[in-house]
Order: sequence, then structure tokens, then C-alpha cells
Amino acid sequence: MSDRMKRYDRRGKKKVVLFFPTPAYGHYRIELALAIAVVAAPLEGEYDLVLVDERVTPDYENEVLRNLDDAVCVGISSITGYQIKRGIAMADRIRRAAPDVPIVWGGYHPSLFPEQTCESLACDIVCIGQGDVTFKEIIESLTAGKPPEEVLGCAYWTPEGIVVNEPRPLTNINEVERAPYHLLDVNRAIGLNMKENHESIRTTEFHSSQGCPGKCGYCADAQLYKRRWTGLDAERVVEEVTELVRTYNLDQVNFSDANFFANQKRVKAICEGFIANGLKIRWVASARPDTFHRYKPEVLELIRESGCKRVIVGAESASGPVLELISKGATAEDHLKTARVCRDYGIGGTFTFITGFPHAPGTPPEETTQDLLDFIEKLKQIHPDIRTKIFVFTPYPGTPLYDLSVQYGMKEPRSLEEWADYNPATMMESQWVEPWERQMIEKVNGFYLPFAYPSSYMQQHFASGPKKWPFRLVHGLALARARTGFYRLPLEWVLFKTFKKGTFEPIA
Ligand code: B12
Ligand code: SF4
Repeated sequence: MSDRMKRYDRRGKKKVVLFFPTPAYGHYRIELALAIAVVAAPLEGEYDLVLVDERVTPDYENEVLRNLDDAVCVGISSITGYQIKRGIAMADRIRRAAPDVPIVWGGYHPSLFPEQTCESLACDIVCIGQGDVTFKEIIESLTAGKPPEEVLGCAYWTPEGIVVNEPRPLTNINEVERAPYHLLDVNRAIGLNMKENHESIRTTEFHSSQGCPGKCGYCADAQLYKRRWTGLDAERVVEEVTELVRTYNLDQVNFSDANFFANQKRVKAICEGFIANGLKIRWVASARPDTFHRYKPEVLELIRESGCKRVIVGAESASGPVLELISKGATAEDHLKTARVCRDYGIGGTFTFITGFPHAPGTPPEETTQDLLDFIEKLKQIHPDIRTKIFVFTPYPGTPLYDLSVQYGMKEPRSLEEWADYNPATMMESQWVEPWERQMIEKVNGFYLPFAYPSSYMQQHFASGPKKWPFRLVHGLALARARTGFYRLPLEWVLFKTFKKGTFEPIA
């Protein structure tokens, strides 16, 4: 029997260790490691659970290593890119310390590449898609002394080759126990965000649905969940969020759902519940540009009244052909309508865009970065509390646009180890965006447009004190530049970059 097979016999073991590696290269706020909390939920009471978040748990490596003796397995969560790198580094330490302990990977990336992930020495078993039920069944197989032969939605290594079991249909998330927040160090995560990310209020995340009915051609969700969506009942969301707010003394809750607004009836009931419970919080959630402006006025009122501070809108493009190419199912007119609805109901909006979608070699892009900046200016003219973020297109596996990018010459990573270096922040060689365009995005979208059309936050921030007059001067200059499109000799930008770290406009 090979070493790997021996690892599947975990009879008598009582601990389950879950590790959440740092998810992304570069600077991001700490979003709570809900993925490992959700998969731990059904195991509570039966196993000793150890949840370790690389960003939050002090001495995280030893926290994993010192719990291996009695471990059924170690679970590692990962999206594509840097998180794999950190996950492999931990898997390597685990292998050296306790070669018998099976390592189970879950999350978006392993789910898209179960076989390739199992081929890596860093992994024995992959949980494909939703993890709540699958992970419990994997644990039950291992503690019964056998590989997860009968577990739907998983893949595993054997000496004869990798076995991929039948897929598991989407589980209604109301059937899953509530996420054990108490196993994550929520207060420390909040404290770190306040200290290192200069957040002034106590914020954490809540996950109220899985999947999305959309079919955007750059998004992994449609591939993984086959355009299905499952949401927690409104009563449960209200009850759990209320308890969370009271336990952790929260000021803001960010919903980490792919599509929080998929069901208007549910959203209405959630808002009514927050109001009835007297919750004095702000909340933020993601909306599709084609649905939010179609919400009924009375529901939009409730959304604002219950504390919705901001909706995050994946607008992506303002060009008809591009929106068609990416199957967004929304038009530029939808984006403008959503901005107007946000303005009329006193809700902030963060519109995210993507530049550099693939186009055939030798042909010009349908939409240039400058076109996007011009459209963003229109949005800001409608509503100054519209924040915007332009991402550079990174083809994510399992999507039609990934396949198109490969067709147009993108080099595909071929192993888990190669995917570890697939990071949007470091992929400076993107074929469809020139380095000068990246600089222009940073300069115009990150500085000139926010100063030309200052949000209420900025206006308050600079309303008085010594910063008032420099702000007015920069505002005047930025507005003149935005109106004329003249961004050369950007002295004020150079000064800003030299003295100010970070941005005035975080996404949420
Ligand atoms: C919070 C978040 C982030 C956070 C943290 C990432 C993280 N891993 O949590 C931050 C802000 C850092 C981030 C950054 C980015 N993100 Co992001 N993000 C999200 C978001 C909104 C929520 C994730 C979450 O907490 N979900 C809640 C948990 C409960 O669900 P889950 O993660 O799906 O976990 C379930 C299963 O996957 C599985 N599972 C997960 N882990 C494990 C582990 C084990 C052991 C098991 C058994 C099962 C299991 O079980 C869970 C319960 O069913 C998702 C969209 C979404 N709604 O899921 C995008 C998403 C993960 N992000 C995505 C992307 C593309 C990005 C960016 C590249 C965006 C950008 N252009 O900059 C960056 C950078 C990433 C990088 N590689 O450098 C993609 C990932 C696609 C992919 N192939 O990996 C997603 C899916 C959005 C999308 N629909 O395309 N993101
Ligand atoms: S709306 Fe968002 S989550 Fe849904 S398919 Fe499009 S990008 Fe993905």
C-alpha cells in the first residue's frame, strides 16, 4: 500500500483542522474566512474543530502543526491564484510533519480542476462545489477507515489513478447549520481591519446565498453552480444577522453573496426584519445592473431605511458589443438607470468595470480604457456617491472567456503549482491591456475622477480644517482635467501618490 492510501484510514481520530490561506497577493481588507466556517458547521459537537486563518490566527503555522496528531484530515480552502501558493506552502509543512494526514482541498479553484488538483502532492481529496454536506461525508468515510468512494461531489487520488465521483446537486442552504462564527477570531479580524485598513467602524461579513442565475462569460459561478441559486430564508437571515450584530457589536455587515438581490420578496422580508428588530446597522451587498433598478419603489425605500449604505454593481462595460461578448444581460442604459435609482433613494453605489477583454490578434478593442473613463464620468455626474473600480481582465478558468483567451494565444497553466502564480496583480503581461493604460486607470479612476466628483464622504472629510483649501484647489484642477480630458503633466497626482497611501474609496 502506498503512503497516500494509508492516509485514508483515520479511524479513532477526533480533530478536524481547516486552514484558510491568505487569499490574494497585495493589499486587501480581511474578509472573514466564511468558507471554512460553513464547512465546519455540520461537524460541530461531533469533532474538535480547529479553524486557522493565515491572516488572523497568531502563529498560524504552529496552530495547524500542533493539532495534526489526532486529525482526521486538514482542509484547505482556495480560489485561483495566490491562495493556492499559500495553501501549497502549508500542505508542504503538513506533509513533512505528519505524512499520514490526508489533505482535502475545497473552494472555487479545486472545484474547477479536481483532477489536476489531486495530481499535486499537496492534495489527496477535492471537495467539488458546495462543501457543507460533502465535507462531512468525506470525514465520515475517513473515520470509517476508507477513501470517499461513495461521497457525491468529490475527487480523490488512488494508486490506479484519480477517481472523480458523480456530482452533488446543489444543497438548499437552509438545510445547513449556521456558520460557527465563534470558531473564527471575529474580533481580531475586525481589529486588524480597523488598525491596518483604517476602518473606522466595526464590520464583518455574512453569507446569505450561494450561486447566481446570471451567465456572465468571465465568471466562475455560472460554471460551478450551473446558474442555480439558493438563499437562506429571510427569517433566518434576520435572526442570524441580528445575533451577529449584538454579539460582535457591529456597525456594518457586508453580504458576501454573489447575488444578494436575486429574489425581491426575500430582500423585502429581510429589510422589514432588520427594521422590526431595530437594527441600527449599515449593510452592503452585490446587485446585478439589470435587476436593481427594476425593484419596486416601496422595496427600494425599505432597502434604504433598513440601512443599505451601498450596492456593489458589476457593470463591467458600457459598450454594447462587449456586454454581448461577456453575456452580461445588461446594457449601458441599465447602468445609468441603476445610478439614478441609487441617487433617488439615497444609496451609494460601487460600480466595477473590467478593461482588456480579449479580442482577435490584429483587431482593435471594442472599448478602450478611455471609453470606460468617459462613461464613469457620466455615472459620477448622475450621483457623486458612485464609486468605481476598474479591474484588468484576468481570464478565470471554467468560463467561456477563458476559452476564448486561450484561443487568442493565452498560455494556460497546467498544474496546481502553475496556477499558484496566476495573480491579477502580478500579471503585468496581460495581452489586452498596455502598461500605460494600467497607469491611466490608477491616475484617472483612482485620483482625478474621485476628486473631480467628490463623494459625500470626501466632501465631509475635507469640509473644514487645514485640508479644506488644498482640497478645493485639487478639486478645481481635477474637474478641469476631467472636462477637457487633459491628463498630461500630472503634478498633483505625483504629489498625491508620494504622500497618500491607499485610496479614498474602498469598494464597500
Ligand atoms: C470574499 C471574496 C474575496 C475576498 C477573499 C477571497 C476568499 N477566498 O474568500 C478578496 C477580497 C480577497 C477577494 C479577492 C478577489 N476575488 Co473574490 N470573492 C469573494 C466572494 C465575494 C465571497 C467568497 C466567500 O466568502 N464566499 C462564502 C463561502 C461560504 O462560499 P465559498 O467560498 O464558495 O465556499 C464554499 C465552497 O467553495 C466550498 N469550500 C470552500 N473552501 C473550502 C474548503 C474545504 C476544505 C472544503 C471541503 C470546501 C470548501 O464550501 C463552501 C460552502 O459551500 C466571492 C464570490 C462568492 N459569492 O462566493 C468572490 C470570488 C471568490 N472572487 C473571485 C475573484 C476573481 C477575485 C479577484 C481576482 C477579483 C479581482 N479581479 O481582483 C480578487 C483577487 C484574488 C487573487 N487570486 O489574487 C472569484 C474567484 C474565481 C476563481 N476561479 O477562483 C469569485 C468566485 C467571484 C466570481 N464569481 O468570479 N475575493
Ligand atoms: S451576475 Fe455576478 S455572480 Fe452572477 S454570473 Fe454575473 S458576474 Fe457571476
